[in-house]
Amino acid sequence: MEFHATSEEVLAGRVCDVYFRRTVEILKARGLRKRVVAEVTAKSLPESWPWALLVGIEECAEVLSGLPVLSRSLPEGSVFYPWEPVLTIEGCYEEFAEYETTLLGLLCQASGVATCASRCRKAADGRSVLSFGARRAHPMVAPMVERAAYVAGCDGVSTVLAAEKLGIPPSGTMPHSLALVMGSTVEAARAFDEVIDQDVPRIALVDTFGDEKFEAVAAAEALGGRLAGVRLDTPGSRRGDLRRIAEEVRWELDLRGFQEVKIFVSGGINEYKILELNDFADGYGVGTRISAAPTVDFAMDIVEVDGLPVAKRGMASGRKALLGCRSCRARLVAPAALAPAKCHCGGALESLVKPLTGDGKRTGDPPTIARIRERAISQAAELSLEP
Ligand code: PCP
Repeated sequence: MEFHATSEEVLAGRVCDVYFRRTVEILKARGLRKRVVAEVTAKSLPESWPWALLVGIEECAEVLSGLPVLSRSLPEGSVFYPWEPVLTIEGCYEEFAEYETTLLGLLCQASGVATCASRCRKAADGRSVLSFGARRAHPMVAPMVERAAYVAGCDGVSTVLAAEKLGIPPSGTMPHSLALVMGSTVEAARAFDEVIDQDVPRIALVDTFGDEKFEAVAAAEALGGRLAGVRLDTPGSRRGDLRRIAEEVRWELDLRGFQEVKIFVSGGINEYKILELNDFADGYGVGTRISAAPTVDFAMDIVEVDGLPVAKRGMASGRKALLGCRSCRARLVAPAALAPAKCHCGGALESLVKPLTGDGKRTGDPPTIARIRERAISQAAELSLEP
């Protein structure tokens, strides 16, 4: 595979829209070394999301720590809103102009993935949500996609490589191919139980040949108390009322004493489908909705040149402060030069943005995956899916 960029090529600024390269060529030819402040902001969010999760900052730090610029950002895993400057870069423009493409690319896709994962987690309301969508992404970025899903709050990821990099066991059940090759759902469940490590939950896929409720009961009777769950991945041509199907499966399992057998649902699942299924589902495998999530439309705008505020139409000029109130949790974007110390409620305002890189290195220690995930989960927990 040759149509991918290596880390070295990315860090060398080679993934660059050519007009930035031409801009640098002009500035150098004219000897114009302009010190600028540039801010990364999303003016709106996809699908009118009320909030989004910022993921990709740590990879931006890898890029920026190699450049002679100062940068500040919201920490990775933070909730953000439209018009909030999530990343601010200060330095000689020709030193970082060619990295705009890369920096935005690192943030737009990962933040969209993380936000959809977080929305699915919120909708699931304590039920498990697994990232099952690696197959919808180019395999060279699949680990990045699954990292974004996991730090946003997915309970697990399905690809072996991503799980290894995250330091967690991979999560998954069984594919339809196993039942097809083994000849029946029961034979597939029995073989799974005999061969696979005992630590792996026995979850039988029950929509390959027959009706889900009959296959679920047959799998439960075949494995007895060892069956942890069944997965409904009902094809679209048969799906109809999936909630009703899940209700029937629950009914038939309970009637036969299999109350402990959980019901997992996958296939076309998103936060809205989750809300419909929560009465009967114990967990979800979400693919496309997470891994092919809408990208967050971040832009990088110069807001100051040689110390003077200047910005294109539609963008407020001058560097900004992004402040949060410790008391009422209000957030405020203000001109940095006029940043108030007190919130309208009287509480103290503090900067939500922290130093990221400077003097050619990362400021402070990068946060762990666990810390990023804890931040993302706790900040999103207080928010709703709808405005
Ligand atoms: C898919 C596979 C994925 C699910 C659905 C993601 O089923 O189980 O985990 O679906 P989504 O992208 O619509 O959310 P199949 O394509 O039937 O594949 P398999 O037989 O391997 O389960």
